[in-house]
Amino acid sequence: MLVLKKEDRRYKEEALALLSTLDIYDVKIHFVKKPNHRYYLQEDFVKKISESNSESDNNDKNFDLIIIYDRLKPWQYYNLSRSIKAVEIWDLTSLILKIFELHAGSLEAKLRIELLRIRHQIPFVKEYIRLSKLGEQSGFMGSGAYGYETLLRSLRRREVYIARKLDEIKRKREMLTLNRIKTGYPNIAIIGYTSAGKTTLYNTLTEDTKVTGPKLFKTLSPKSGLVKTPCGEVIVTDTIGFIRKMPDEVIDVFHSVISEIKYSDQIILLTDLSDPLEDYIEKMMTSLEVLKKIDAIEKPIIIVMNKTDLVNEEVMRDYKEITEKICIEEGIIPRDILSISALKRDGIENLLMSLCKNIDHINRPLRGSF
Ligand SMILES: Nc1nc2c(ncn2[C@@H]2O[C@H](COP(=O)(O)OP(=O)(O)O)[C@@H](O)[C@H]2O)c(=O)[nH]1
Ligand SMILES: [Mg+2]
Repeated sequence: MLVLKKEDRRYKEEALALLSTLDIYDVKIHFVKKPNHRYYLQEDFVKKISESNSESDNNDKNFDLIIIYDRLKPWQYYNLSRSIKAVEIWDLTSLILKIFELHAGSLEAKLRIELLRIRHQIPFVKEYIRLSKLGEQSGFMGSGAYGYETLLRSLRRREVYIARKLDEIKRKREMLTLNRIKTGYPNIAIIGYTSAGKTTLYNTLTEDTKVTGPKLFKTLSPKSGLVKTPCGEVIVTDTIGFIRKMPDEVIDVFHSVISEIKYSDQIILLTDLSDPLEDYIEKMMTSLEVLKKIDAIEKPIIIVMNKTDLVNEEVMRDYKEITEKICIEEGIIPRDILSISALKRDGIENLLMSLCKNIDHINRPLRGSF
């Protein structure tokens, strides 16, 4: 079950898209008008769920997972998980961290995500300890305050260890860049908002040009693959999508994970032609701002407007004009502005040609381009 505040209605599609990247489908949606202080959900609703979930004879639980698309207070988490048994509870931060984990390629990105997960967890564990000490009978799930104190200590140890490791990595960062260059293939990153169609495009590109190359690329990033273009093979990476409702604590990690695209040779900024104009503009501007923030704006950027199959010629023309205008305002000169349908495989050849125009092969050992 997905829980959204009424005022966050407009994030519903984004939330469902995020869940689908984790293969979570068939989601019930519940809106809350005003989060309850103790439970986030309304108390009588909590009671209802907990009752129907405990009628366990039919083995037919209402839900296995409740995702609160907002930040939960530690005590809300505590109260919810005590009241509704055998149901996992995530808040927005834990959901986003799970998605980040899917995409984290470098050790640095992985550690940053883990560090944030630990820092997100600590206040919750502290709350358990506090409440169990207040005389809750038989510690939560049998472990009591003592179990949680042990957990807290080990989380803190790990926190210190990761922070130190990250420092070390920072000093060795140049090595990472060197490793990338060693593979000898041009690197192309697909970026864009959640549900723009990045994964669809990635799959279309990697499937249509099926390259059975060395496995080495799997180690670069879980979402990188070889793609054959008219000018040889390139590595394409499907990156973490931008998310509109992103808690502050996650933003830094997002920037640091996405900043791996600095090591790519070219960026495909994917936009969604089926977005309402206002959203389209907002997303486009934010995307460019993020690129500036992580110092990736100097990279060759191709703007690819996706989902042509959902709109008519007129919309395409208008959106292209607006895209050009935004680029001018932001002082950015894209190498190309194209439109495709990643799903219907329209315009893919064109995209590959455009990638080729911008690839500098001169200093690279060009493998696979005969
Ligand atoms: N109609 C249409 N739908 C598309 C196209 N590309 C992607 N989609 C759909 O958009 C949704 C989000 O796509 P996905 O690739 O997961 O987006 P991501 O979040 O950017 O990776 C999915 O339901 C796709 O089937 C397209 O060219 N046309
Ligand atoms: Mg995706």
